[in-house]
Amino acid sequence: MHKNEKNALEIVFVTGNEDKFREVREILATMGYEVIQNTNGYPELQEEDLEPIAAYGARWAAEKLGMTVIVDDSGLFINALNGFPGPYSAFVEKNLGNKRVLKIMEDENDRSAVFKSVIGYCEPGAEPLTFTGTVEGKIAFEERGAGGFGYDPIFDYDGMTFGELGDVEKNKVSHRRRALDKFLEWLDNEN
Ligand code: ITT
Repeated sequence: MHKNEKNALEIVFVTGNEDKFREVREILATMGYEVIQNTNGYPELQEEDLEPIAAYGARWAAEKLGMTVIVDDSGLFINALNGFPGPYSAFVEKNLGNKRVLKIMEDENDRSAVFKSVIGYCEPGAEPLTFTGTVEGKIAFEERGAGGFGYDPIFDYDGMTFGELGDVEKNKVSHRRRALDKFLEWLDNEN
């Protein structure tokens, strides 16, 4: 990691997801870091937990690119569905979408769900580290709000969906924010 001409530390974030990139850039900008997107990608392990997926991806990308990187593996875990879609969140969002998820949830009384984000960090030749953030909410009965992305319009946090909250408010409480807070706490102690 190095400082740019504005004296901000640069962090390379390997992701093909523009929405994740925007959020991570906005959150870290407020803390004096500049985030550079790298879209080279990495193989995603099939695991039930997000931590090994993020750790493997971060190590793979750090070795491949020869530089220090972060990745973000995230997902929505719905309790009534035993954690589904969890690690399959990207696939389900793309192939089923929010309406079909709401349909599966139609007769469920237990609407509780957890958004989880795992930041994987790795330097070339070193062991990867992971930082996990979670936020609890409820699956709404219909899509609400045009902000955010993915499952945001159906994730109800204290009466408002993440789609209704919009980036600024979402970024104060989100799973991604909480994971990045842990990552930065560690990073600040290192430097
Ligand atoms: P990269 O692996 O390239 O970073 P991806 O979209 O494939 O991008 P994931 O495998 O981590 O990323 O999939 C996570 C999916 O979970 C994502 O595509 C969204 O559908 C959903 N998701 C994650 N964070 C979210 C958030 O903050 N709000 C809404 N949906 C989210």
